Amino acid sequence: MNEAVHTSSEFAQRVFSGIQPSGGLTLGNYLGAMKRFVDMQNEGSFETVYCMVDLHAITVWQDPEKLRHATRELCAGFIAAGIDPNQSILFNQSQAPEHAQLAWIFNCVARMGWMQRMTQWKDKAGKNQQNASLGLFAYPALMAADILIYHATHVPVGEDQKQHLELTRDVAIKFNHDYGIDFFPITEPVIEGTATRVMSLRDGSKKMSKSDPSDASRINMTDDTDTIAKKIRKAKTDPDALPSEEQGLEGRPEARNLINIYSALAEQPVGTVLRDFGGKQFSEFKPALSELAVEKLAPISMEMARLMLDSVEIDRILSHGAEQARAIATPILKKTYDIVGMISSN
Ligand code: AQP
Repeated sequence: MNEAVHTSSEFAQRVFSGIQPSGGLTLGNYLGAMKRFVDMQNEGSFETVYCMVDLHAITVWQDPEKLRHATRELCAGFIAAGIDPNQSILFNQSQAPEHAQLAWIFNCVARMGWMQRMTQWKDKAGKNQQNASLGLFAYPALMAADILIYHATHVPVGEDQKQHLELTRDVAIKFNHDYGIDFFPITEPVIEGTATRVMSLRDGSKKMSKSDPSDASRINMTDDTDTIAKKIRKAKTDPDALPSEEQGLEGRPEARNLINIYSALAEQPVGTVLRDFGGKQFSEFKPALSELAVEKLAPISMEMARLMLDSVEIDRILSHGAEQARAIATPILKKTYDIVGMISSN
């Protein structure tokens, strides 16, 4: 048996990442993931494949009409943020059935113990695990399939997805080992920048999330100027002035979060932001943050609204993207079936 493991450098440089249409896009999704997606597309050294992961979204209940709307709106968000469907492959997961087909194989590779250790499973299933869907438990195996069906070498994500990417690597290593073949790459996570974990505006210990019941906890990419300003004005803070040095943010999660958001939006290091605002009160910092957020986000939300006027065009982009995605995925699935021992028709 050949036990050598190929590193991602031996495969063509290909990026894959996805976002769930489980609600509206948040500032966390934008800064933690989408902004990186655009950078990696524009760097030009990767083939970039981006996906609306609708099969992941239904691991918790989704109203069918809202899911369709959220998928189209997410597609509009990708394009408005700078993803060019002529440069990147842009599609929704359910239109490429190879994801689910490879996920079944990976359900048979991954171990129950691996899944039980996943913190997202524990957080989302909560105390009532017996009532959670089987899909929610198997979520990381589908995510491994999303990535490996393209032999993707790099996956830009927020910090919360780090553990799932480690599991993707474990699935690839185990598959390669079990079948004695170096077939799947060992994917590199790309978790970079000052906003890899944007926190709730109401609680600095909780991640900003599209499914948080409190709308005030997040900035939605569709929020208007007044709503953004109001949410930032009401964001939880502490009574102290801002520090001039980064160490001064220790033990101040809400202050750190707002500074990180400013730093990511302004594309300035945290040290530079603190040099400008150190010693100032939040009453002075928050209006500056609102102004910056509106300046950066308003053009994106306006473009999203414009694109949403033509849902036929959005659906066309998604089905064209799915064709391109399947052109890569189909031969990889076929080869996987062959490795596993399935008889195929040709
Ligand atoms: N708060 C965040 N800060 C930085 N990055 C984030 N991401 C999500 N929230 C933050 C990153 O966005 C990408 C897409 O995430 P997802 O939609 O697949 O699922 P999620 O991580 O579970 O995001 P949400 O918003 O919290 O969705 P719900 O509420 O439906 O669970 C990922 O790269 C993620 O890291």
